[in-house]
Amino acid sequence: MENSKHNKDSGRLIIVAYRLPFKIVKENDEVQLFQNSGGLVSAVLSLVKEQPGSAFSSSQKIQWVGFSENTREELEGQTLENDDFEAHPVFIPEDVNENYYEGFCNNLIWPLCHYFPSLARFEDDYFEAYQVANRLFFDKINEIIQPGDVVWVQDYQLMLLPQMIREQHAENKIGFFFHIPFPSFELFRLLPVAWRKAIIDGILGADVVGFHTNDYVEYFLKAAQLVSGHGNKLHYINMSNRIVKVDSFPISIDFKMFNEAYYAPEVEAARAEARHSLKEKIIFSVDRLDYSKGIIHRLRGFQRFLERYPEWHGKVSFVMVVVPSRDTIEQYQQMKSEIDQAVGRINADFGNIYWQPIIYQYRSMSYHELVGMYTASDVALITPVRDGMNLVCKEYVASRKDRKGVLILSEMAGAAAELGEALIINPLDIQDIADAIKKAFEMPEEEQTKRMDAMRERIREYDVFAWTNDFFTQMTMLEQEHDRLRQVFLTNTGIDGIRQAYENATNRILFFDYDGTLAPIVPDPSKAIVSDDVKSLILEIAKRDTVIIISGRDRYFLDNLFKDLPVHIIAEHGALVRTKGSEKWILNENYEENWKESIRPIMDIYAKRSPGAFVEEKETSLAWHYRTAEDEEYAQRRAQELLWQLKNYIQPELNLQVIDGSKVVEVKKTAFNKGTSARDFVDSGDYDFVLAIGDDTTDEDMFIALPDTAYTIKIGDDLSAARNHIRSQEEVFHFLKFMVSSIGA
Ligand code: GDG
Repeated sequence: MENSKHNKDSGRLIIVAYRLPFKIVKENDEVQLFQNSGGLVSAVLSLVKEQPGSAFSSSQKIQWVGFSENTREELEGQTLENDDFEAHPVFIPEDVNENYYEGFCNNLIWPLCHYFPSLARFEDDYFEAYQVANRLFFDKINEIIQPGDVVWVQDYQLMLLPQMIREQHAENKIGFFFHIPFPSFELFRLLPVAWRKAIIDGILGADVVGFHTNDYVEYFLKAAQLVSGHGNKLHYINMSNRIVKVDSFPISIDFKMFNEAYYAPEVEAARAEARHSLKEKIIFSVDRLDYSKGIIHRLRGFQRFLERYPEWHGKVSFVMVVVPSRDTIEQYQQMKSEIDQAVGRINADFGNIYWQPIIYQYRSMSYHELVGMYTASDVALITPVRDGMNLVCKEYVASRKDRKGVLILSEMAGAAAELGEALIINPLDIQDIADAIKKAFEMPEEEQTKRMDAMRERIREYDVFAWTNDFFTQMTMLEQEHDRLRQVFLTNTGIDGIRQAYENATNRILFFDYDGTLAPIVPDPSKAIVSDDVKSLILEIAKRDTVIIISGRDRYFLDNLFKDLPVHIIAEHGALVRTKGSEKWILNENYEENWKESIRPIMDIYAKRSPGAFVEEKETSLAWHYRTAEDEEYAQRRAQELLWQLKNYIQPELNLQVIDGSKVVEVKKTAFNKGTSARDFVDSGDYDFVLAIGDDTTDEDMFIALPDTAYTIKIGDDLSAARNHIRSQEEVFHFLKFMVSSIGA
């Protein structure tokens, strides 16, 4: 136990996955852990052991939390550890586990994510059990977690867990990796509203969220936006006080292990046996029994090959290994008997007493048998109809130290994005499969080698160790980003510093946003009126300093409130400016009126569909407001759809920006913003004190554009480019009053 004591300098790694990667054997009160040799196990070990400067101390064991099939009575009070790992079993009552694992995970999420919605079952009991089970995992983590520990949550069985951890352990770093396809929104939206929201919010409790491919990342980001209203900037999602990085990390394998196995005596023996017993051309496939793996279509493709290309009769053996999985579920039993029948039929129709086209095994293989078959076969036929990644094809390529063999790979496997030199097929197109087999058999050796070399190089470079490393590098980089963006609430000392700077300056310029800064946010925007106190304070300040009211509002509204004050006014996010004392509003020279008629109809449709929402046409922008919507939650979802549609619809040459504002979606020209307008003012004078206060996303442009010496203040705790934060709009008045107190207001 000594080793696992927390070391203050570096935290421990806690892996959470549905299953523990150990067989726990108890003999005479002695418990032993037998470690599985899965890729993830060796990858996380390397992370702790082999990396110079690793974030984890090698003197500490990896903590692994997972479901154990052993009973509580068997394991209670036992320390479950070996040299590298300490195991923390989670006990899930049988009835809960059935609805959770068999039910929610395998009868709903798995078919939905693999594009089999007709097999998905939506039972309330499933979701309840899913919540209970995720909570059981949380309870176990809660018992063991310490400050500085990094938690890495794995897969679709634990989607609610990151948020549960975040709520109680806000400072711990959390990663989440999703191993199966994240589906397009059309499928994801089939989930009941509350479930899909719980899933998205649950996952977004993590700091880094990983998927196998860019497509899955895009689908997740779309779901995050449409379900929970979280937009993203270049894959960063801004949660109120932290950011989440969503990215693709294509999982890989231990290249070296498979490559070096070629000359292992047991592999050589298995290879020799296969070559000796089978026909001159060998096709091999291995997968778990699952409808996503495309086994039936593969058989049909092989049948088509035999029908169309009889010259190969008697010369080919197709070794098809199906590993038993989930065969207590009825659908899986049905599939199994369909496979049995198809194999029987093909063998009977095409084979003879000297030749059996398909050698079919329903069992698992030893590692050496597996690599023996990988290296003996001329073709690996990998045809899933959907697969998150598919490791078998990568293992096949890595095993081919002889640089021979042809990979036929489904375009529906995540791996297809990386293995372009394979013969890529559509797994539902049986003629495509048949032709690919023929092509593979006829492929000259030099071409095989050329294709193999390219694929092998890619997997060698991005192996499972690189994969883990990549994920944790992102975690570290995100931490640095957090440090950069971390909000700094103004303390008394900070406020006093600004007061002194204000007092010592001689030429000052101050920018005030309007809604949410000078005036409170209220349900009806037309009633958001600045108080008399604030107004007279602004007047006093404006008598000696340059004051600019800078807002997204139209000029009429702002004129109405401020025309009697000696201030400059910037309206419509910088499109219109009225300088102090002038009667005239000046339109930004870069504004072009060539776009509203194409955008307005889209907004109108959304307004019609969301009672209470309305479109405001300003001189230079269009805004879709939903603060007044009857059903705000519904309108919020519509707003996200509108945002998504506008962002996809708008052609780059229109130079339009879509703003996700506070209860408003707004479209304006990119040529100007609060930042460019504020900067013009600052550059036109020799100011020795610059201050800007704002609360909205559009104020970020201003915070970024102003010089580094400026005092930039964000209201609220959203991450911001501003140097400081104050908590609420009400505090603005007190802050300003104090700031000017030594000069007098
Ligand atoms: C999920 C996603 C994603 C299989 N049979 C035997 C055996 N295996 C090993 C293979 C390979 C692994 O099991 C199967 O991995 P896959 O990636 O092909 O498929 P799933 O199990 O569905 O995994 C998948 C993966 O998670 C990782 O993120 O790629 O898309 O569905 O390593 O070699 N190994 C031995 N005997 C067998 O009979 N020794």
